[in-house]
Amino acid sequence: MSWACPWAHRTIIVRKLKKLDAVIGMTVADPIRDDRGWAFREGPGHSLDPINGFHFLSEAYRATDPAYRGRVTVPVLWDTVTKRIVSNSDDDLMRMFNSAFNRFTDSTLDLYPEALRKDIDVLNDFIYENVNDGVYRAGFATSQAVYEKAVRRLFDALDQLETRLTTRRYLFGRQFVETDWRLFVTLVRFDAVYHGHFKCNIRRIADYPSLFGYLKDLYQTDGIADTVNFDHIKRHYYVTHDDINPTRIVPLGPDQDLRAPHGRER
Ligand SMILES: N[C@@H](CCC(=O)N[C@@H](CS)C(=O)NCC(=O)O)C(=O)O
Repeated sequence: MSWACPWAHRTIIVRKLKKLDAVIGMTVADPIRDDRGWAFREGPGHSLDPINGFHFLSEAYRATDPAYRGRVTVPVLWDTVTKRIVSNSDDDLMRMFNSAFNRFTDSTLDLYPEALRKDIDVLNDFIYENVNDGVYRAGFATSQAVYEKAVRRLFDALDQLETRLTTRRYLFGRQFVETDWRLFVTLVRFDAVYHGHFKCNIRRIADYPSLFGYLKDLYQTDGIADTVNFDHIKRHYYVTHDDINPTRIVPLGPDQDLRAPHGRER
């Protein structure tokens, strides 16, 4: 996995919430990705691959399918017994961690409760289209029109989510579900990278009272702060995307305290 990647981050959060740390191992890639792709190296917050000694994640894909020519992405779940990748889909991994390992944990948390599934799927799609992927569509746009369309859709969606979160603590009420964490991974990166690097700068999350309180609330949930590595997040985006930030300068801000009181219980 990579601490930088929002899709990897979601799966790590479910692993953490379901207390599967001791059951499912984790190897962190170097946040700086060059044309050889994700790499395992010794460094602050990342390491060599202790399982297979792979230097690049591409080796895991090739070991699984020698004919694979697709993108080499994080996250992947590697099976140490069959020595192949089980899945590289973060959607599927979140669901697997939520329910397929229940024999190995005493956590009874269910992030995809039966009664809410239809509504969760609808809101997941809305958040993916407009927010999770929206920031990328804005950031990698190469025409003014495409950029503007993505940013307007993104902020329309954030405005709607702000309203929704003004009358309830989490997206579906008193208990968080997977959708909250799917949104969290974009919100927590927003002011640090998407606002500047991806030019999503109509407002900051800190300018939205409910969204900012909600972000702090989720960040302060047991174990979650340990999954947020701003050093990896900022260095990954600002140093890896040469076309957007050729100087590779990593900005110092923002000066924000996600541990400050959020008042969301009220
Ligand atoms: N696995 C995700 C996609 C994950 C993804 O796009 N990860 C990015 C990092 S944020 C990545 O690994 N990019 C590498 C590349 O495109 O070469 C999915 O199920 O759609």
